[in-house]
Amino acid sequence: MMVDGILISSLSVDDVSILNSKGNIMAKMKAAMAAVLVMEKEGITTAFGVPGAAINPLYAQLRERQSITHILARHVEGASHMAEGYTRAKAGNIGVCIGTSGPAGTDMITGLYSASADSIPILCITGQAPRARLYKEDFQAVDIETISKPVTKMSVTVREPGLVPRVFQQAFHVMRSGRPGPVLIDLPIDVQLAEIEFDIDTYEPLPVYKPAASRKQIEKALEMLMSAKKPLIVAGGGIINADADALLVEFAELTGIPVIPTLMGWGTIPDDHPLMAGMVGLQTSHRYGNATMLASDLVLGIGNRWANRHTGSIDVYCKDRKFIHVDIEPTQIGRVFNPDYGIVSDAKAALELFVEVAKEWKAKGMLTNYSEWVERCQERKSLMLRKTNFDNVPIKPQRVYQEMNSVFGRDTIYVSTIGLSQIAGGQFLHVYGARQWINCGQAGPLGWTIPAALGALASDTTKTVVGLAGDYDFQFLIEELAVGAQFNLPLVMVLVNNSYLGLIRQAQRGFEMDYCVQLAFDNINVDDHNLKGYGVDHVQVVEGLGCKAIRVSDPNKINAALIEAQKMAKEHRVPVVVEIILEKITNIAMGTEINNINEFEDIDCRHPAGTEGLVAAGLLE
Ligand SMILES: Cc1ncc(C[n+]2csc(CCOP(=O)(O)OP(=O)(O)O)c2C)c(N)n1
Ligand SMILES: [Mg+2]
Repeated sequence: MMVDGILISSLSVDDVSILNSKGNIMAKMKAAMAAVLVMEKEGITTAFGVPGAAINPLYAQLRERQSITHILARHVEGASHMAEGYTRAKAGNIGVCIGTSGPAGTDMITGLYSASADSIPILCITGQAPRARLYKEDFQAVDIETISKPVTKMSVTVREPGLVPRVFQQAFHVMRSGRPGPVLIDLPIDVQLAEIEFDIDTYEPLPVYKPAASRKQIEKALEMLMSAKKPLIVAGGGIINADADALLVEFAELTGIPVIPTLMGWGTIPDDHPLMAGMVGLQTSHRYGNATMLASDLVLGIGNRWANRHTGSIDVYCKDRKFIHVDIEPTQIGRVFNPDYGIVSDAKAALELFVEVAKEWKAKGMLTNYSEWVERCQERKSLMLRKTNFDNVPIKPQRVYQEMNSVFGRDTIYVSTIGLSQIAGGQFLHVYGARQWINCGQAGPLGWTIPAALGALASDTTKTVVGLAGDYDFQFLIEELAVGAQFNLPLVMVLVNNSYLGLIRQAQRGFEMDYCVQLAFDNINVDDHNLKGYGVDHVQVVEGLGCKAIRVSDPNKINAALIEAQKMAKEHRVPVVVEIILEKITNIAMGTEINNINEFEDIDCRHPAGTEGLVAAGLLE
């Protein structure tokens, strides 16, 4: 628009701009417009949401600007998980989810919980009743600010229109600073509509606060490392958040210290790297990973939180070994157990210094040689496997992951959430890069996989994104597949159908029951007697939602189905689901301690003398 002969191109035609006495441009605009302009300056290009009356003023400004692509979810919880998948797909991304007042905000609480638990920034925006109607039990007026407090880094109902752009500015600063996490901004409708003075042209994002290790701290940690005989690095999701995976690998290679990625840090070092020593834990772990952890004498954790499914009991996990813990959040150090040494630092800042000091020490011949320890770790990795090559019909789940590994390329991005499918995925799949295992670590809400995978794909539709879900996880937010069909998101979904709440069925073994965990029923619309008893006809539902589906019941046809699904996704630009009909009851390896994992199926011990050979070779401690 033109004001006094000056073109003010960045503002809406609704806005009134005037010149002040010094000739500077003063911009009057709706507070909702200021919010959109700040989001633009902070790099937001995509939002996931569900509109409603109380958030329509913001949608009016989104429409006016046409700068932020809006993806319409089918459930507001879906929008919140899409935002999380979007953030995780690429360094620097921040996913935005938008909903109206009342139930939209409460629907997104699960997404906020998931994001805060896994240190993922997402911006959640909700509409709200007018300020004067708060506390009067108005239609869809809920105190979302209070409800969301424990699952956000900041949550605020903005009661002063002039504060809208400043609250958004603060939100981006808070989400990106320290341990990242989500923010909720709740906007009463009259606040969105109010006219405020705001100058976007000179707006600047606030500097981000990230504590950094000192050289003295890094030297002390390196000294401790070098005095160990069998050290390990535990690489957590903080390394991915800090975009520091290349530095991690450089440091591991410089020092020759093997790396155990956590489930959140999986991909920070490629699975086939000689220093990738396996994953540790009660469920998503490798036999060789746990054995190597039990053999180690010192562990350097970087950007990890000693999650209980990784450690098991602290007694077993910490026994006879020293710990160094590097984390960006001071109150994470000592939270689960007190390490022998702690450093408060962003993972990237710490690893930069670790690499710098290690290079100097290497030049001076001050680094310990760990080649023998590395060899032992590699032997475990090549010998201590689990069997996957089953030919059984119905299909055993282990076989599915073997086929996925053979079909999907090194650049594949896997998305998974919870259940036996996710646990087996963690045990058997291969991941070769950071952000290629997008997994809900702490919260594990059923239904997360489909929307999170769609969110990841929305960040870059040229990427190969493969979702992995059990039948119950799949059914929880199945309607989101329609979002993929509408917005042309070529997701490949592997649906492993055991017609059971498998993980809970397995957990109930301890109670000697199999109670309320069956998804099986005789589907009156299915004639095939092999399928009838599996309950929901997923292929019918998926096609009804505008997507494609392939069903596989023969283990020898999984491979071709996965190849075909990738082709179909490319051709039709819609989600393609490969449903694999599994054996209903298969238990997946897990246990109560990292030295006490139950192997329910055959292991694949490649030592010629079996487990006794491993013991004789000194590989098990
Ligand atoms: C919202 C929610 N409710 C309950 C659970 C507990 N839970 C974890 S796994 C699971 C069953 C998952 O079944 P399915 O998705 O079919 O995977 P499977 O274990 O059979 O492979 C349940 C009920 C949960 N994680 N989230
Ligand atoms: Mg199941």
